[in-house]
Amino acid sequence: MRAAVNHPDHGFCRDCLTPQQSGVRRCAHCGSPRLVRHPELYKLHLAHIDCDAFYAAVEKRDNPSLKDKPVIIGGGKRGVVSTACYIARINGVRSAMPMFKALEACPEAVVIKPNMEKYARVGREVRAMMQALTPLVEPISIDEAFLDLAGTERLHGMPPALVLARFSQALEKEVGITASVGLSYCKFLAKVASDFRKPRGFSIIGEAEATGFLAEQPVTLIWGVGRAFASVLERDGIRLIGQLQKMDQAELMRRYGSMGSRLYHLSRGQDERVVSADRDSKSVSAETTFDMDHSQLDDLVPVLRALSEKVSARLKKASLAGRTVVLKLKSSDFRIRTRNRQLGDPTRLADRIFTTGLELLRKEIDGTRYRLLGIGVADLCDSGKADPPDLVDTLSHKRALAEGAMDALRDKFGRSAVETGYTFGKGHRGKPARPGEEDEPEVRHPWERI
Ligand code: DCP
Ligand code: MG
Repeated sequence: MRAAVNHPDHGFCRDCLTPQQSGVRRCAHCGSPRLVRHPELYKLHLAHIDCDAFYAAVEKRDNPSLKDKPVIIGGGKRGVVSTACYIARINGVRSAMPMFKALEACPEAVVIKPNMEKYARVGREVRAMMQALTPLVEPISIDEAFLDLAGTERLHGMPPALVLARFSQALEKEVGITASVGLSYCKFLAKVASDFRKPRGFSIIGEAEATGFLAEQPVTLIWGVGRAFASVLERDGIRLIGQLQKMDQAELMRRYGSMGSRLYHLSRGQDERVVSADRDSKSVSAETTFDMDHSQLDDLVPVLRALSEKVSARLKKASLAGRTVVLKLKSSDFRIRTRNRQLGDPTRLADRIFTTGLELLRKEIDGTRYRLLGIGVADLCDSGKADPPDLVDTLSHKRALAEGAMDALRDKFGRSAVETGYTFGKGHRGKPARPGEEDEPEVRHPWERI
């Protein structure tokens, strides 16, 4: 077995996977300079894989004449950049940038409208390849996932580090796109590592070096520290993770509440979260991006209602129900908020999904302008256990019966046969997206349609 002859200080070549001698700068076998060495190389098994410039890479793959050109994927109804290839990024183009700014920065760029169906298909291919490596794959978005490769060495005949390098090669050869790999002992640092040397990166952060490495990094590296929270920390004179490492937990919690505990642990490289393969496939959701941003409840309610009905229809079709209702919002600056509530019993009823979603939504109406609204249910189970006649709330049982009658009418005469007051958009101002105009699977969040 390769691991037995391979010493971590010697490492291996990422291009031909041949074991190396320590000290050499190029692979003795193929001459490649892409050698991987690390004292914990054959010990670590938690990985994060993220495809490079995903949408743009797929378009370049399908049109080789674009290979050396700057490519921007975006435009469409909102006129923002979805992603840009690394050539366009050198010129300053970034995701979420208004298209006119991107073209100012890189006037020679080729602009391509997103083809979500194609990206979703490629995303599924990539995911299937990951699932062939280990059952513990936790997708985070269309092009990234955590993988736990613990205990797979016998199956593959090689340690996780080599399995991952072989995966990157196969991805390039079989799918025609590239990815970056981060290998570590916890999720937080695996994700940090994959981001470290993009594109075609392979970075390792071992346990022994974690705190030293983190000490030098800005606080924004910590999962959950966005611009707003970073400026709170900045006001308190905290800019580097090393400063958090010197503070005790009680002090951090006193200052920053529950976030204080996260700061305490992550700044020390302590992250106990496990890779969970279930999370993704066990939810049904629907979401819409608006033509214009909305901050008022009245504008969001009709959309929430229409999406709740869509989720309910999907659940009913698949004979499923869910116990947790999840609300998702994306603000105009692309920050994602998810809020969830567990129900007493699983549901598949649009009415219960909607009313629960509405309770969650009310709390998020704080002047923030939203560009996307989504609703879904998680913790799925068979629909047999759903919505038992509620002895206390007889009204809810009546509503369930009414919903059943509406479903029957829609089956017979089509969707538009029955509309609720909410989907008519009672009293709403502005113009939310039409309920029929639903987005393709959201790429930044691990929701999946059934
Ligand atoms: N995406 C989007 N809008 C954003 C960010 C991303 O539509 N604001 C889409 C386009 C990306 C895809 O999601 O191709 C994956 O997102 P990533 O953040 O992984 O970005 P990329 O894969 O494009 O680039 P990177 O190489 O930095 O991972
Ligand atoms: Mg990516």
